[in-house]
Amino acid sequence: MIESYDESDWLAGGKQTVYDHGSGAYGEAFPTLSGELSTTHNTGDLMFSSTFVTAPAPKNSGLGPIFNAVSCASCHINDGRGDAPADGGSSASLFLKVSEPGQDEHGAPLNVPGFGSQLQTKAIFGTQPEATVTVSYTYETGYFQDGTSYELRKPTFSINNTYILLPVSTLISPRFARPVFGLGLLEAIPEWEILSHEDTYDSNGDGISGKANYVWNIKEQKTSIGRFGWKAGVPSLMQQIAAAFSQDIGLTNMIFPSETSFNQSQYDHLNDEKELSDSLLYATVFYMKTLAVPARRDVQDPDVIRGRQLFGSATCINCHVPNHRTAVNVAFPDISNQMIYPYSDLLLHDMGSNLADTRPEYLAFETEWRTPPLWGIGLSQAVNNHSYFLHDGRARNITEAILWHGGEAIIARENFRKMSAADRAALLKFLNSL
Ligand code: HEC
Ligand code: HEC
Ligand SMILES: [Ca+2]
Ligand SMILES: [Ca+2]
Ligand SMILES: [Ca+2]
Repeated sequence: MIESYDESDWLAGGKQTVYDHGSGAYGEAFPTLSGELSTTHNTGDLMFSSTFVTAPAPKNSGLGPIFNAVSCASCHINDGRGDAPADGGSSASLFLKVSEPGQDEHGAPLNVPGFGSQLQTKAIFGTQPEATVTVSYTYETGYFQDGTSYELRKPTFSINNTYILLPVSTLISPRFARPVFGLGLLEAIPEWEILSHEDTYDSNGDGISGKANYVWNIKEQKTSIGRFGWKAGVPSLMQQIAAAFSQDIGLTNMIFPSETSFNQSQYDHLNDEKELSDSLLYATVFYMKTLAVPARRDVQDPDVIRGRQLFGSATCINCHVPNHRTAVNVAFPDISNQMIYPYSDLLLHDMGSNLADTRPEYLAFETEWRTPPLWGIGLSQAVNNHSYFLHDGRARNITEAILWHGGEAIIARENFRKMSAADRAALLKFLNSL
């Protein structure tokens, strides 16, 4: 499945590539936007950074009753990752998805009675948060083949102060906020292109068996391929963002018309349908759709070029597929027919028991995660002042993220563990050029 990729991959987002490499690198608009489209993008940008408040209020009203944060931007800081969870503490940018064993008629995880599908750890005055969540770490030492030691930390999440008893059967999946740029381009990759990388039963025998998730599309009332979220459990930006307004902040909208506390003992029975207007929802979706991708740096550096070869020979490329071409889109030429370099196949892979959660999501098992795009990863430090990775933020840098790979990625991880210090440095230099 190793394929050749061309030399133009420094233009990570095709014609929607930008050259900001500072703290705003993830937050630039498509350079091709103008006129009315720019205005809509800016309206969405304002929604993304707005702080929502308790109803009734003249502006940005509808927060809660239960929520995880007061704005999109407080979790996706600078359109990037969240704040890293500290040992013994909690992180506002990380939440727990929860479910009961089993599936509904569309294959979705079952809501936990009284808690729904996500634990809200904050609440407005007069309402109790569903729970508090804290994380603690256990540390273990490992060794590269050359004898150099490394240390990995494994998180344990504790749920306390639940407002009613949390059923013991509750399944849990921790989720750390991810960067949100380039998503319109990912949404524009044709479905057949994603499916062409599937190998569910590993018929080519390389140990890798990516599979697509299929999830319920609420707006279209049909099953669609999943693209967003750590388990590819969400079919579209529209659904992801409507869910974020509803679950993360507490704003009812056209896709999720009921408060998340609906049917719970704390439900206030107020008729507060559609706290978010359709036009502001569309503007926020358009904003997410039209965030550009930062260009690569140092592409001519000999170590970077060597690191890129090592990325191929270590078989990273089998899942972190470098490039895709977006579909032709006559209605929205800005997104049409672009060669982009996200370094992901958007498919699910078994990553081994060490990375597993306990909550399946549609077709994604406990051990399975969507290959996250690696574009822009070298700018994490510049944008978010940290380099914490993986679905729960446990990796403190790229090296640790790679060393956690297991399951289908065990060969790739061992290839990395066996590399000389110089080769590891070259591979990291390549990743930091993305
Ligand atoms: C409490 C923190 C938090 C808030 C607030 C929040 N998000 Fe997120 N966001 C996350 C997490 C965690 C994920 C990963 C979710 C998953 O895996 O299901 C995510 C995922 C996303 C994704 C998909 C990214 C990808 O690569 O698949 C988008 C788009 C997104 N959020 C947009 C928004 C918007 C727009 C808002 C405001 C309406 C928002 N988020 C508010 C934490 C947050
Ligand atoms: C079998 C598919 C597969 C292979 C092979 C693979 N990865 Fe990954 N990679 C993933 C998945 C899935 C995750 C997300 C795991 C999680 O969050 O628990 C991931 C996460 C990462 C991350 C963290 C990204 C982030 O935003 O949190 C980095 C960095 C990374 N991989 C680099 C590599 C490198 C370098 C190699 C080769 C040595 C490699 N991967 C091989 C599937 C793969
Ligand atoms: Ca509300
Ligand atoms: Ca809940
Ligand atoms: Ca295979």
